[in-house]
Amino acid sequence: MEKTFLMVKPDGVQRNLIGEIVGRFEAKGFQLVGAKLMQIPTELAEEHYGEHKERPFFGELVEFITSGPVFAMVWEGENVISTARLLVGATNPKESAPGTIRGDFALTVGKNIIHGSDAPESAEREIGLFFKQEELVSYKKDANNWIN
Ligand code: 3AN
Repeated sequence: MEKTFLMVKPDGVQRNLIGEIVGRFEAKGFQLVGAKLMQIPTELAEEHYGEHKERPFFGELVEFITSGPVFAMVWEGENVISTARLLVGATNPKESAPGTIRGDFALTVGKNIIHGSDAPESAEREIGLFFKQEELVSYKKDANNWIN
């Protein structure tokens, strides 16, 4: 089953949005298979955002993502990579639609609440950067099991 890496950024944690964000992916039907609250070391931030190394905002980006705790998650489900991006909304909150996480909660491109992998290769890379294999779980959810 497809997996993606999602992360509530320091602004989302500060604004008490972890529960709201987890709830949206749960309600959609995706399954949480790994999660941790952590403070990202600078080296990990630089590696995670490696593709933006030459961009003028790189320093600011690394400084922001390491400025406070983040909530890192791995979610699983059918087409979860692209569908999670739809739920997250456009990078620039000026363009993200109401109903998306960024559309509902963010105002600026730097502080845009949440990160989501944009393709299968980046999902695999980012999951590997943030989680050890043994930190991910595999389980089946069957609502009927709980009411039998
Ligand atoms: P996304 O997070 O939507 O995949 P990317 O990968 O293009 O967007 O950018 C990574 C992060 O870099 C964004 N989440 C945003 O916080 C930051 N960023 C992108 N463009 C800018 C910019 N022009 N100024 C400041 N930060 C930016």
